[in-house]
Amino acid sequence: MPPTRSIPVLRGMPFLGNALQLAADVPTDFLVETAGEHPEGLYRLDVLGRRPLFVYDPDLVAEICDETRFYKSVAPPLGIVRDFAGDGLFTARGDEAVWGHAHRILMPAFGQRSMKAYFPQMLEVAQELVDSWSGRQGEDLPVSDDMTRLTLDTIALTGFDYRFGSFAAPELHPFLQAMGRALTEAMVRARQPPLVTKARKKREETYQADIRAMQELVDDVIRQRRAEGRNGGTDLLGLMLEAADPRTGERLSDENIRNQVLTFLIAGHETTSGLLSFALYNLLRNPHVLARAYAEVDRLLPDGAEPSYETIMKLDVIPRVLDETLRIWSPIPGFIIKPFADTEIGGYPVRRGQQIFALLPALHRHPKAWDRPEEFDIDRWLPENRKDHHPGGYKPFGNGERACIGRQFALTEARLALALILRRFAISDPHAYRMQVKQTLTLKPEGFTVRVRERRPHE
Ligand code: MNH
Repeated sequence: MPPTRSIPVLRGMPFLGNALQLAADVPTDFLVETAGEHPEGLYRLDVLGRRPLFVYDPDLVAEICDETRFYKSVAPPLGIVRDFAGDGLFTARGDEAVWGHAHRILMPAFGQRSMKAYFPQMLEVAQELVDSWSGRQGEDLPVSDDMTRLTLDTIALTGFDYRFGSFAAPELHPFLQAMGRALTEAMVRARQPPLVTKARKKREETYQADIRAMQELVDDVIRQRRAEGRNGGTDLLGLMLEAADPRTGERLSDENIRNQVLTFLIAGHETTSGLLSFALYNLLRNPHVLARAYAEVDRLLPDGAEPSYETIMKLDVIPRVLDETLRIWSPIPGFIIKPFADTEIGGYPVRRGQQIFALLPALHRHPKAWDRPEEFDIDRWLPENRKDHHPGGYKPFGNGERACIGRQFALTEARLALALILRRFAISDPHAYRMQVKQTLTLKPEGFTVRVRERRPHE
């Protein structure tokens, strides 16, 4: 049957199209608002002559997740992140053989068994977070910054045996500042004409300097490993330096390893930091859930006992808090795919190569997939309820073979951090924070602070 329906198109200004609306600090807000005005479940924008398609109806999302018809696209803003992440896993194109080599070499490092191996180092960093908070009781603690310290130090220590020492420093590490600016610039460049990008000389200089600064840190990480006289090991860096693709025998080039290390330093912390920050926000907004989480840690982690990997895997309330947080406040606003050939979705025509953006905040609150979508309800994630979920209604980790490789890593790290925080502290939010999202490609609550006090004297 030929496609019969026509896709709603948002009209904008001549030439610029909707570029100005997207130029807001939080472009996702505009996209989600526009979704609210288009119950069809999809619309197209006009951005400087490009016509990106945004899709959030769960039936349509289920359809575009068919990997025989659609593939991940490294279009802007991801195409711009490629300036610094190169052919690392996140920004490699599907037609680059190096994606397969690296994927097969690194997959074993992200299985359950590896999570168990990383656990002592994850625990060490999480312990630094709670120790740091213990010394700052009664102060306003900057949630996103401290979660960033936690997640950056964790991926660097577990993946590369490298210590940022973020909890010892009052300012965030210069790597993070360079990264934050570069990611924000990627977002800006995605919606401005290349001529404008060219004309903004000062910004270009800053951008290049930030990229160099990040690469220098990566080179330092690799140099340090080689100076120790050991190339191998079972962490990410060890595998990349030593292992070969089990299918082809191919090894990774030095250039590619550099891109992978940078990719993991960025992808491996930014989103998990957002997840943990949004999770604390949700707990404070939902005191009955917070009470259940306290009860759980009191039962499974009696005071003084060192939490083990097995104990963390027994948690039930905390993982459901994370699942529901990833629904309501997904740190990644979406992912981009393209069809291999002219096709249609739900009767709407889409051409070969048409950029399609799965808009997660609108999908994750779509009434076709979720009852009471605005309500934070962790019981949606009980086993007996999961089976009723819409197959296209929840995609916080992307889709298919290009889905997040670090999912178990993120969830293990986040479970542990929340468990240690709640075991030790009563958390409160005396300023009654109102959600203010900051977008640097990914989303985080800006200016969110909490206060803590020890729940009982700590030995
Ligand atoms: Mn992660 C891909 C979300 C944590 C490393 N990640 C993706 C994608 C999403 C995503 C969505 C797919 C993007 C796309 O299709 O263009 N990731 C998350 C979220 C969290 C997260 C919501 C935390 C919560 N990711 C992590 C962690 C690591 C990591 C932790 C590493 C330790 N992610 C990756 C890599 C990719 C990826 C690498 C690219 C995978 C590939 O294409 O092969």
